[in-house]
Amino acid sequence: MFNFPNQMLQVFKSDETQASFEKNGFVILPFYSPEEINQLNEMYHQLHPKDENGFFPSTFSKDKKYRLVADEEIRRIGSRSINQYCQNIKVVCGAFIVKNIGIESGMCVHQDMSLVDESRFTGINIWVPLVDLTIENGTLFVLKGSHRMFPTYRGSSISECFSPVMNEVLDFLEPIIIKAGDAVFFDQSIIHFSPPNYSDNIRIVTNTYFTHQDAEFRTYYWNKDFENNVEVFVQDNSFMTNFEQFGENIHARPKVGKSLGLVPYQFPKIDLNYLEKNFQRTNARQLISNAIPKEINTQNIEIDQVKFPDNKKGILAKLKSFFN
Ligand SMILES: O=C(O)CCC(=O)C(=O)O
Repeated sequence: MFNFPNQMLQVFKSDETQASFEKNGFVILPFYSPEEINQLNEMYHQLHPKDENGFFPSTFSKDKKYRLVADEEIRRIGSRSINQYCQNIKVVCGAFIVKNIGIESGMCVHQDMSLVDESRFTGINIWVPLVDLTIENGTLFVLKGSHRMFPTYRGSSISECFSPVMNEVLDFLEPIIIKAGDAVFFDQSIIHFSPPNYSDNIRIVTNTYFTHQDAEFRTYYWNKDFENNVEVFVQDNSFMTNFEQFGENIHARPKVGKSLGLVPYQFPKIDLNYLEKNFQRTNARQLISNAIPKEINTQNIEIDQVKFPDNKKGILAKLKSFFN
């Protein structure tokens, strides 16, 4: 187990932005110009593989060229704003995150996998929609302040701290309704969720990952032989773009990186009482329910209709339990 640093290393040039990010776990800032949005839209339509469906980050793609070009270009186009807002950082990965139309594009409540040693550093996503966001097209919902509940090691094989309240947590989330080109900078450990895209158009977002310039990549893995320990791996900076296990085998031991051995972990859990005490109830469930078109009968959706990636079976299962 570990503690968060007493003070986060400053990565925003503005003290006010830094303070707001540290308090809430996210901050919203204008990011892309209309020209940059056009360039990114064009690039996406030229490059993306035709067999994508559901919720589809380019980092999940088997098409390495797509992953690499998206990474390079998203970082290049984003650098104007990143240089304006940030300092002492390294920008490690750019990706598209696409929600195709339909119920399979929902993303369950989750925290992102740990990618740095969070006793010293913070992993941050710059999540920028290329369309105006609505509940109907699958905007992001966050549990404000949840990034600092307590320190966690996170990865697909590690049980999540909110697993006992996977369904209840929806009643405490707040939607982020922003315009095309505005960015949500969010701490990877914040609890977040996005409902399916029921609109008539795909929802394209770019996501750029950065962290403090001194941070090394770390990933964490658990299996039952480890009991109350997790295995730590050091990864190189190309991990996000070169890791082949996001789309499949995500629960398996990483095939890349160097093991640093086991560290103790107690798998902390929260319950409804904890949510009530620490967070405000919102009308998120109502908003998400209202966005479901009448013709969709969620009872009829079979979980194994979702074939790829394998962890999405869980996503749809959780969405089903939410609708019922
Ligand atoms: O793009 C989305 O709808 C969700 C993105 C997300 O959950 C993530 O980047 O971790």
